[in-house]
Amino acid sequence: KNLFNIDDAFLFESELNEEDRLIMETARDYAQSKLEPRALKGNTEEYFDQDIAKEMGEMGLLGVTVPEEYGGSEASYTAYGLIAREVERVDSGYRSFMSVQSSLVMYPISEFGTEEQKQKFLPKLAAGEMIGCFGLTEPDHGSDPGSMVTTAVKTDGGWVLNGAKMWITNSPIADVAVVWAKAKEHKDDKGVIRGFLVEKGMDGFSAPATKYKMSLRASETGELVFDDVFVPDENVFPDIKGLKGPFMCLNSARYGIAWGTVGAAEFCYQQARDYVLDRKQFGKPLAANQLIQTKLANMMTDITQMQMLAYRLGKLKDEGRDHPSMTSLAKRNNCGKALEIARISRDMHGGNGITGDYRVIHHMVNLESVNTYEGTYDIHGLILGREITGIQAFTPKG
Ligand code: TGC
Ligand code: FAD
Repeated sequence: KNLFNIDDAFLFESELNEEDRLIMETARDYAQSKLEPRALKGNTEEYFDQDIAKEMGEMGLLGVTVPEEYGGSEASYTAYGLIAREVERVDSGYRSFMSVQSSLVMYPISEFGTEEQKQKFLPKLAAGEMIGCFGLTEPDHGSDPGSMVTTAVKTDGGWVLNGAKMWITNSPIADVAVVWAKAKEHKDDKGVIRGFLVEKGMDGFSAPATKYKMSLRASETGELVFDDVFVPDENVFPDIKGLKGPFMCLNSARYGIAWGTVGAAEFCYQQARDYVLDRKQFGKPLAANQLIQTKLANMMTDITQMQMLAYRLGKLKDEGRDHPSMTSLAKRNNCGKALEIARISRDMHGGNGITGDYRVIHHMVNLESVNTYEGTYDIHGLILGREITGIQAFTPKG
């Protein structure tokens, strides 16, 4: 007899192959036993534990899609997504670290880098011995990175960078930053966006931390400031030019977020379910009320849809049949739904829901960032709107 599974209603986990399942179980064990206690402490104390980066490296959880010869596992995109789900079930901040390291730093070095760049950076990044960050957003250019003003002007043997990036995950602790800047052969050229590997300690380069965040407190966030920073030619991606470069990285990271938010939402739903079965008001469990039951039914329905989208997108990526608009749809839907589920779960916990003990408010405030970064909910709506109508509505020009 088939039993209905209230955590995996359409049985997607039964579709996983042996290798993906093993990676999921490894990530789940690690996240639940080792990450959780320290992530909670880090969230309270606004602190990122760099030992966790090394442990994740040792467990093979970083850069899993990167070729083995550079320290990756050459695993599937499905496996990568499943890791994101397990890490974000505990804390979106540590999933952020993992997404940036894997999709926004290792992926571009692996895809766009020279052989020397791959040899120099990838094995250490895979081991968590080196931490990377990704600088696209600027103080005045977030949703519209094409208008960036950070420049790299050609000089003998390299490029001179000036400008600043803001809201950069991992920046204060990063050994290497993948920085997207307008590269100009001459100071007055219009310039074309190119990717630069800026290393900690380069003259004129600093990465101040952004403190007192109320969201993603266990994740390090900061700026990247370039004051006449000389970057040698060997630290430039040789061929990739234009916004396509950073967006290709984002296709991978946004996909990881579509999975990560499944983990956060599952946690909030399961926590709400346990709570309402246990807590009594008016002489009966909260779970005995119709309003409560429909909330749980909606959560389970939304989570099932989120799982289906993420799982199917992973398969399409593994087959090379994905399209960036699929990623926008999944990132937007899953962030929006996870945030709604976290807010409703918080409400169902009553007063207890505002304490750290039950953890749902922790997910709720973290998901506010997740819904904003890597393209906001509305920006992904506009990407889909452009796909549907053929009309771009980002700028008044139409
Ligand atoms: P648009 O004209 O649409 O495109 C310019 C060029 O880029 C190509 N392209 C893509 N290529 C691959 N994948 C994609 N997803 C692509 N999207 C666009 C496009 O084909 C074109 O190529 P070409 O060869 O014709 O030049 O550019 P636009 O300036 O009109 O952009 C519009 C818009 C709004 C969609 C885009 O700017 C956007 O996505 N904005 C959102 C910004 C964003 O997502 N920022 C993320 C920063 S990183 C981050 O948040 C990390 S958080 C990490 C964590 O902690 O987890
Ligand atoms: P804005 O672009 O100013 O948008 C503000 C509001 O206006 C949003 O609601 C948006 O949807 C809306 N809006 C904007 N344009 C339109 C429009 N045309 N039509 C309708 N509505 C519109 N960036 C990196 O490069 N690397 C990182 O590692 C990184 N990490 C981050 C970590 C955190 C914790 C956070 C919060 C952000 C991070 N970001 C990073 C930056 C992130 O990608 C941007 O915050 C995001 O793209 C939005 O840009 P913005 O904050 O400038 O908001």
